[in-house]
Amino acid sequence: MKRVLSGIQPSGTLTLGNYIGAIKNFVELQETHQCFFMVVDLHAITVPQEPAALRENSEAVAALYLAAGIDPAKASIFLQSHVPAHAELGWLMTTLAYMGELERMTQFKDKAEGKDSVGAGLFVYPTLMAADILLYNADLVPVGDDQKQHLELTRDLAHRFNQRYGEMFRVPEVYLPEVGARIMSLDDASKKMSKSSPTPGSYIALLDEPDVIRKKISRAVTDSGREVKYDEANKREVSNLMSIYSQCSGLSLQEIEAKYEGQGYGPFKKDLAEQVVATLEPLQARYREIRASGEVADVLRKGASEAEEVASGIVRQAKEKMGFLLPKLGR
Ligand code: ATP
Ligand code: LTN
Repeated sequence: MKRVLSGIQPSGTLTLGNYIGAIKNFVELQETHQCFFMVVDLHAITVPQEPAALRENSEAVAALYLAAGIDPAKASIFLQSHVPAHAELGWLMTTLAYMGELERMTQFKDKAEGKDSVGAGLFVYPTLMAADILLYNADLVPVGDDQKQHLELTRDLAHRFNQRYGEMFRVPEVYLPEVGARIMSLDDASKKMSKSSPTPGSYIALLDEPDVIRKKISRAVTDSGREVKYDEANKREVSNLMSIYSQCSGLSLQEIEAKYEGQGYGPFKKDLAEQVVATLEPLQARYREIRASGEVADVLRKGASEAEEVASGIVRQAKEKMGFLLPKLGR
């Protein structure tokens, strides 16, 4: 079976962008692939995190994976920090990367912009992500559009390692959703919908109450026209809302255009809100049950031991190829 690996940072409340760009694909891929889905807590601390919030958010992301339908009998769900091989291979990958290629990463440039002091962890973030992926010899990495550049770097580092030390790592492929790889902010369609945005009106959190969702969608920015038509160049706002509609309803963009022909934005937005509510309400109910049951800790323990089994062998092999004198196994 082909392998899949991906991760989400516990750096806030997950949004509809995370769901459409990532989690929805995770749920589908688990049926046909051997999957590893992480909560990347070591990545989250590349910007300051309150310890209590990091703990809460880490458990919340794992519970949302379960609530969205990831089945721990089919996929391994774990915390990155529970498997030490991530930090270890992360360091090895950092020594393989060039300053110049890390300086070109647009996520780094965006997150560093206007800051007086920028953490070194934010700079080497992509090398840890490369390690995450290569540790499992993943074939496919389901992510949103913003992570494409990090995937390219991962592929470059895998090639570099293979050339320098001998063939070992599989070179992974990115896996993007056909519609909705980049869900934009509701108040500014030039920006990606982001859980670390300071304006809650810009995103829909997966745990937003139905009435909050309705309000946010009714206030979402549109153009001054009235045609529900997919046109990313000239109607960015409406196109973004249509992508959300399509992913929540299963209708194609063409079917949505046909359905609202001649009706203006009012009925479209009203129905969109109900589609989003219908998608998120059952997930929210399952989320509450899962948090109350205390089952997350057991799922994470099982997932970490499954991940450890694969990752520890790979990091050992990589160290051997690089010339580290390895400790003898066993007693
Ligand atoms: P932040 O905004 O705090 O930097 P984030 O939500 O962009 O966080 P992650 O939590 O690491 O970053 O993202 C997890 C996954 O969700 C990634 O695969 C990312 O590409 C995807 N994703 C995030 N935002 C969107 C979006 N607006 N549209 C589509 N996919 C998204
Ligand atoms: N950088 C990713 C999160 C991430 C990831 C990974 C995604 C960390 N490690 C490995 C896929 C595979 C982000 O979404 N910001």
